Amino acid sequence: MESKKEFFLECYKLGIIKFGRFTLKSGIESPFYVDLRPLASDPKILKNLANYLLDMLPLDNFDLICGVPYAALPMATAMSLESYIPLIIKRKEAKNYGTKKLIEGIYQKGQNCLLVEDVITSGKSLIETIAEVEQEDIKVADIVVVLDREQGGKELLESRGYRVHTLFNISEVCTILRENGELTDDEVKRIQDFLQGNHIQFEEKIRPSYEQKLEAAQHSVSKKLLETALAKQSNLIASADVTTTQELLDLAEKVGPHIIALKTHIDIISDFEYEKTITPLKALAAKHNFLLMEDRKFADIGNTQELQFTSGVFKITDWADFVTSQVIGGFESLDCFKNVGVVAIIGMSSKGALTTSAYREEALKIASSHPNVIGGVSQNALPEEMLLFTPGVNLADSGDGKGQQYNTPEHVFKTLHTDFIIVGRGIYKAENAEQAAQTYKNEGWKAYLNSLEKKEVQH
Ligand code: BMP
Repeated sequence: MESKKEFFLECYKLGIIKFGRFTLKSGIESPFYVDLRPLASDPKILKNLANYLLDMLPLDNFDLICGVPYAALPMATAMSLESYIPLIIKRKEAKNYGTKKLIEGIYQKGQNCLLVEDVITSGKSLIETIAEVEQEDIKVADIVVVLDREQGGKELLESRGYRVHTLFNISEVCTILRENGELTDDEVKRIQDFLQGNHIQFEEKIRPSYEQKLEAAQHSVSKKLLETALAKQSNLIASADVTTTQELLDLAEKVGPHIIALKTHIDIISDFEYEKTITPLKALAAKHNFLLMEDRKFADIGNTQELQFTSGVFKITDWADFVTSQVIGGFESLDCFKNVGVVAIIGMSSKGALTTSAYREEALKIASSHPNVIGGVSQNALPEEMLLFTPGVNLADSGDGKGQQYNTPEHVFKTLHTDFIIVGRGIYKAENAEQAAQTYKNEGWKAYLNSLEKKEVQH
């Protein structure tokens, strides 16, 4: 292959960069305009480009290649043909019929995918694409970009832990073109001035600490949870999805010292008796200083929910410190939960859940304005004033074959700013539940502390 400079000049001849005055999508006037789509129309150049990009990368790391639609699709395809790394295709929008898939092609959960992008500016569209790819349980650690406009996108992605490999950046392109007599000194100066004034400044958003959340907390249950988290240095809620009283009490005894709350599905206990089940459970909660969270997911009109909450054999109102509830019955359906905190179900962790962004937006309007609500269950970030409870956490698995989708503690603290992780099978199915609880407690706390650290970003 020719030198990188010669290769760039070949590409340039296809009209991929124009100089002058251009109004960008954002309304900003730019002295240059980049469009790399013409590269795909020259097969030799496209093939060479694929090899230049592949040469920069640790190819053994990747199971899959994916191009950000549309401009990078032919580039990713050419890279796949040259490297034999399988291609997957990300749709711009999910189909609303058939499989409703956002990612097409053959892949397995947990595989590592190289993302290919033509031009990086602010990095925002890449962040969105990465989130969608990761939603399918495909891992992204590396991104390869043909041209960096040097406006902050690379730094944004690097600050979030991604490796960004760029073939060209606009400064070196200007130098090559100046040397070749394609640009005058004045034009180069105008481009440099533009880049200086248009470097997107960003701050990594730092999550509030538990101390800050405690200071702002209004509800007594929020305060108790946060105080317990700080006292035990734990953000772990163990989900006790066991089916007998004995198993429930055994688990509570073992994991009690490491958790801030025990989450129950009390209606799956086959030998439930208030005195035999709840009385000793309450004693264990007091002994080990944890709260009781009943994951009832109420989903009815207010009057029925009130009866389900206060009556029947379970008498949830008598013992639960906080409960989960859907908000599908509307604002007033939550009024009945007077003596407990309510955790609203905003988004679910299972594949294909109907908690779309439109649903979540409406659910949040109800949840964030109701005084009984202390927070929400979600796989997305919530407003800071709400506590975020995130289930679907497991260190060993990425799913359970029944629709459940798992993330690691590190991921949910870093990307969602979660407050509390909920772990079920990762603990109660472990050979040694106590040890597993301790591991999740340590991992959760470490991930929380990491998410508090301010990352230094170079501008
Ligand atoms: P596990 O870690 O074994 O997958 O258990 C997760 C627990 O969290 C289950 O009790 C489940 O009912 C609950 N849960 C969930 O997994 N996803 C949600 O979106 C909401 C939940 O309450």
